[in-house]
Amino acid sequence: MFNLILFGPPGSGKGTQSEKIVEKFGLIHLSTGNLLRQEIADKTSLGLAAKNFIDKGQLVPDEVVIAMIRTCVENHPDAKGFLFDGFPRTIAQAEALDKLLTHLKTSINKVIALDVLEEELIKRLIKRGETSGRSDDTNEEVIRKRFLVYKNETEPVADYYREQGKFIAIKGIGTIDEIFDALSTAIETEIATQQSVSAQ
Ligand code: B4P
Repeated sequence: MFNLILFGPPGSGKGTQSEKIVEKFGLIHLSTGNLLRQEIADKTSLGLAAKNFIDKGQLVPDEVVIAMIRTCVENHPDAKGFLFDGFPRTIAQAEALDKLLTHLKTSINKVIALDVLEEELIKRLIKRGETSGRSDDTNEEVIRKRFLVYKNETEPVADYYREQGKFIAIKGIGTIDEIFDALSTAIETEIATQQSVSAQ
């Protein structure tokens, strides 16, 4: 299996690039943001609870997103690999993911971060908010809160994977295709490394 995490701050392009990556590399796309928005649209009790956190720019509690991811992973026993988008966002989530994958006799191969400066991110999110109807994108105060949460709770996850030698960052500014080309090169390099290790 080949398992990838696409990492980066809100609006860095994780969702945009994930769609292209899963199509090219045949991975299963698991986006906690999309899963939570679907729960909200379906008006489930999980969705209603999650909406309170998302609207304030806060993270949804770990146990909720970990359970969601566990169910999705277990529902795809024949997957060739997973692309985790927007997950893990805390150290507790990263540890839970490692445990889940170990149980399935696999692991994370690479974590690729998209590097984008905060002012560009704010512009992108406000622009998206004009058409997406996403309540967490329309209020600049909520957007700034999301960055604060990212710095405090999510950035330490980068060190968690850096220590495992799995973390790289690429430039997340440029056209969507330019960024996708850089991501594809990084992924192909990692796949080739895995293949040569397993051939030895
Ligand atoms: P997410 O849905 O993960 O979304 P995101 O971080 O806002 O955006 P992403 O990086 O995917 O950006 P996108 O490609 O769309 O999270 C939403 C909320 O859900 C969180 O705040 C949190 O409350 C909750 N949540 C999710 N996962 C959780 C977890 N694991 N634990 C707890 N809570 C969780 O791109 C943004 C915009 O930029 C788009 O409009 C796009 O068109 C544009 N764009 C993309 N690439 C561009 C480029 N190269 N140039 C210019 N614009 C570009």
